[in-house]
Amino acid sequence: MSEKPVRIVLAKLGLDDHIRPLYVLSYGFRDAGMEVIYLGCFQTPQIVVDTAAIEDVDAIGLSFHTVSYFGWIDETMNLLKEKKMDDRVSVFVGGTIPPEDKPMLEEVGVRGTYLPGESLKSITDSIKDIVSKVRKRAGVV
Ligand code: B12
Repeated sequence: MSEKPVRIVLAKLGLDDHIRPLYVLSYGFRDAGMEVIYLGCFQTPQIVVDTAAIEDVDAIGLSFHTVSYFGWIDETMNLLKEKKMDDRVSVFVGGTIPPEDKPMLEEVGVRGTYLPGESLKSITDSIKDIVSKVRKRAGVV
């Protein structure tokens, strides 16, 4: 039996309105067989995490093209932990993130960071692979 599609909430937090990457990613995710809950720009961690709970998603995808991204990620991870969703909901981030920040993101629980130039195929393959492992670990079929 084939696995059920990966469900992902896709958003940008704060005042960053580089919306084009969100369009590119949402079509790319759809074409790779994933289900996208598209929130767009100007969201808050609370809205994103509440949507993730209501929509029963596997993942949250956050795109950043500003320097002030870390606080948003930290707040999102804390909310997920508070709601005890962090074991089964994976957070993936991408955009203009300095490569040297990757270890810091992993430390707070981000499961995948994707930088400019990475192909949609390698991004979606990686997300599907990680979600599949997390589902198995969390006992989700
Ligand atoms: C187009 C663009 C704009 C357009 C936006 C159009 C639109 N409607 O989206 C306009 C002209 C409006 C604009 C405005 C600004 N911009 Co601008 N912009 C860009 C530019 C040239 C391309 C961004 C883009 O669309 N890339 C195409 C997408 C598909 O590629 P990508 O973002 O790299 O995403 C890939 C990966 O990173 C990954 N990914 C990205 N997000 C996510 C999320 C998830 C979940 C996953 C899995 C993967 C993933 O997947 C993608 C596929 O490989 C970049 C420079 C650059 N080369 O990146 C600057 C850039 C992002 N902009 C920048 C700046 C500074 C601004 C302004 C502040 C300029 C100003 N002074 O007004 C404003 C900000 C406006 C705002 N409020 O947000 C800076 C940001 C610097 C920083 N990190 O802080 C950049 C990096 C330019 C630079 N070198 O200085 N911008």
